[in-house]
Amino acid sequence: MARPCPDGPAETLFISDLHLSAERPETVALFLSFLAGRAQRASRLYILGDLFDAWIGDDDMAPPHPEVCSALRRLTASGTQCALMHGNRDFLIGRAFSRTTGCTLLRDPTLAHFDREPTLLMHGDLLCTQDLAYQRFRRRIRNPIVRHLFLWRSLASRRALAADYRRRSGAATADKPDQIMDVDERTVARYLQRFGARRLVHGHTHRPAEHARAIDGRLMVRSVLADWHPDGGEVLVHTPGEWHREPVLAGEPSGAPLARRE
Ligand SMILES: [Mn+2]
Repeated sequence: MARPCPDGPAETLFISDLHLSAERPETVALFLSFLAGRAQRASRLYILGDLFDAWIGDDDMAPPHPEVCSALRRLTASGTQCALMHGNRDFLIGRAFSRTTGCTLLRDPTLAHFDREPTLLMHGDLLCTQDLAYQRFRRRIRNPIVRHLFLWRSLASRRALAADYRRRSGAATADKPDQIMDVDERTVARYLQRFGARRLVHGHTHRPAEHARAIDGRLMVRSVLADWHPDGGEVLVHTPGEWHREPVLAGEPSGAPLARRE
């Protein structure tokens, strides 16, 4: 059960693309204080992918994984439900992680309801269908056999393969036109129609915005989540009847609404 909210309506928080790693200690610290503070006042936290910059298996206990997992455990034990969706960087998060942290793992896409409005939750990479090379690569690495063979390797070997992949992916991304790295609007419309959804919340593109457009004569809203930086992050908040964004700043309790960006 979600926590009963003694001091206000039930809140649901949405974040994504924190890209936590040992190389970004400030972002890790920001997230830990978010979990210990702001997130504990919410009934539910959705993490829509790329919480970690890399995840090579639940047995990888290199920093910052243990402290992040303990902090997530403390959050779920405090009564805030936490649901996590895989991103393209951390799609190997598995059942052991889920048991350790108390977080539920979500399929991509997942349909949820807010104010009885069908809302589709996605990481966002499935929407970038103009990037054909990436979609081919995604199908290959998400294949259960490929996944199994990878996880069967030693940690050292997995670490080396992942570093090599990041190098090549970084080089390939730098060469791609900006537009190819964004979502494809026809794909967005297809997903919304297929699931009968009126709203889509996703991350991945690091282009935070609220997009409204009519599809089949009905208004649809697409909320794009922000990526987090060492100097700050952002959270999308749903309270009954209302959506808004809040900044998450280092050393400051978050709470002030941030102007919507169109
Ligand atoms: Mn991503």
